[in-house]
Amino acid sequence: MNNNKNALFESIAALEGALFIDGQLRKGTGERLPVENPANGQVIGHIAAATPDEVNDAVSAAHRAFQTWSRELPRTRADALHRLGDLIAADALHMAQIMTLEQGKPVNEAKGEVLKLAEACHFYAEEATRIHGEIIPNDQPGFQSMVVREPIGVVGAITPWNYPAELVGWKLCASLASGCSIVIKPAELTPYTALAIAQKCAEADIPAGVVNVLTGKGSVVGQALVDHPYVAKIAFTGSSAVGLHIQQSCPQVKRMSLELGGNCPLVVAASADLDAAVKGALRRSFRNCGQICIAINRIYVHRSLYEAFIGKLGAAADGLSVQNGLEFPAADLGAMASAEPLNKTRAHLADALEKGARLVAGGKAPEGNEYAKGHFFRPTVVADCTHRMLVMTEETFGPLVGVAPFDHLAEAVELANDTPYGLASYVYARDLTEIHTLSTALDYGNVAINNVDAGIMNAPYGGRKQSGVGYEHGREGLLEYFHFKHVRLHHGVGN
Ligand code: TAP
Repeated sequence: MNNNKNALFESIAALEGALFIDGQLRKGTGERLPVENPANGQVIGHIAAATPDEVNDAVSAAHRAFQTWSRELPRTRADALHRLGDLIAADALHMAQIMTLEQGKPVNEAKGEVLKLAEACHFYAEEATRIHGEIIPNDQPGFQSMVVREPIGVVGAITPWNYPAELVGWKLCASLASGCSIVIKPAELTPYTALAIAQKCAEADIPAGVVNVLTGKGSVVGQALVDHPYVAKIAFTGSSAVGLHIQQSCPQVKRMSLELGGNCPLVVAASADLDAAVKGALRRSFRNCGQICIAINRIYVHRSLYEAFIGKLGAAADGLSVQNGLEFPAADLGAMASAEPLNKTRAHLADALEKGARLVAGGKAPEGNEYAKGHFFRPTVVADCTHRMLVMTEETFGPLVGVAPFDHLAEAVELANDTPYGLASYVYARDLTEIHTLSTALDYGNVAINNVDAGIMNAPYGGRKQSGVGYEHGREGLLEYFHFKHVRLHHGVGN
C-alpha cells in the first residue's frame, strides 16, 4: 500500500495547477484553489482557476481540432476509443485511488466506476461505426431525400462530483464517437479524475485539441463555456437549479442536454418479494452515500408489509460499514464528498424527526477519532414519513431514506408522482397487474422493476420535468451529438 500511496501522491502532484489544453498538460496561470480529501480534511493539492484567455485557448483548440476530427473515418474514431478503453481498464486501480482521494467513495466502488467508463469507451467505439442516415420517400417522381447526420461541433461538458469518471466519460465518449471535440469543466471538488482521463486520451493518441479539460469554479469557468460562441452544445449534469440557470443565461441558441436532480421513489407493492425489496432499497439508498441522482429518496410500502420492511431495512442499514475508502477499499460507505451534502442530510433528518418521523437506523456520524475530521454519516432510515417532510419532497443527496405506508395502489402512484422531478423510480411487485399499473403510471424517465439498476449503457437514460432534457447512453444519447441534415436531390429519373 505504501508504494501505491507514493505513486498516488506523485500522480496528484503532477496534476498540481494543471489544465489540459490542445493535447498537453500546462500550468494554469489563474488563482489556486485547494482540493481536499473528504475523509480527513487534508489538502491534497490545488487546481488553477482557468482564466478567460485559457478558456479561449481551450475552446479555440477544440474548434480547430473539430475541422479534422469530424472528417476522420468512423473506424479511426472507433479505434481511438478502443485504445482509450484499454488504457483506462489497465490503470483502473490507480485511477480509482485518485477518485477516492478527492471524492471519498471506497476504492472498490471507484474501481467499478472506472471499469464502467472503460466499457463505455468500447460501447461508443462500436456505435461510432453504425451512424446511419435515412432515405425518405418523396411524393414527386425524380426526387430523393436523404437525412444525413453531422457532428454538432465543440461540446462544453460541465459535470458534478458524485461520479467523477462516468459523468465526464459519457460526454467524452459520445463526442469522440460522433466526431465532436470537447472542453470539459469537471466539478471543483473532483478535478483530478478528469485530468487523469485527459492524460489517458493523450496516451491513446487522440489528436491534440479534440479533448480539453479546464478547472475552476462553475460559476466562472462553466459559465464561460455556456457563453462562448464557438461552443455549439452544452452537455450538463448537475443540480436542477444550475441547469435552469444555464438554460436561462445562455446568450446564443445552442443545443443542450441537461441531466438534473431527482427525488426518486420506490414502491413496494403488496405482492413484492420482501427480502428482494429490502436488498434493492439498501443498495440504491446508500450506495455512494446516497449521492446519486437516481438514489432512492423515499419508499412507499403496502401496509401489509410495512413493519416487516422497516425492521429488515433498519437492521440491514445498521450492518453496513462506514470507513475511510482509501484505507478500507471494500467498505460499504466512505466519506461524503464535502460538508455541503452532509449538512443537508442532517437538516433533512432534523426536519423529519421534528415533524414526527420515527428513527429506525443511523441518525449520526460513526464514532471514533478516525472519523473526526471527515464528512462521515451512518446510513439512516426514518419511518412514518409524510409529504410535509423535506426527506420526502426534496433530493437529500445523502445516506438518508424516508419510508411511508400506503393502502391502495392508486395512493402509491399519487404519492410517487407528487414531485416536480422525473428521473428514476423503482418498483418491487410480483403481480402482473400491479407491475403494469405502476410501470405505466409512474411519470419518470426510468422505471426499474424488481431491480434497482436503472441505467444500462445501451438504453436511453434521461429525466423529465425538472430532472432535465435530453438523454445519455444508448443510440438516443449518441444522437444528441448530431445535427440531422436533409439533402433533397432532384436526379430526374422517372420524371
Ligand atoms: P451543481 O452544483 O449543479 O454543479 C454541477 C456542475 O456545474 C459543477 O461542475 C459546477 O462547478 C458547475 N456549475 C456551477 N454553477 C455553474 C454556472 N453558473 N454555470 C456553469 N456551470 C456551473 O451540482 P453538484 O452539486 O455538483 O451535483 C449534484 C447534483 O447533480 C444533484 O442534484 C444530482 O441529482 C445531479 N446529478 C444528476 C445526474 C443525472 S444523470 N441526472 C447525475 C449525477 C448528478 P463547481 O463544482 O465549480 O461548482
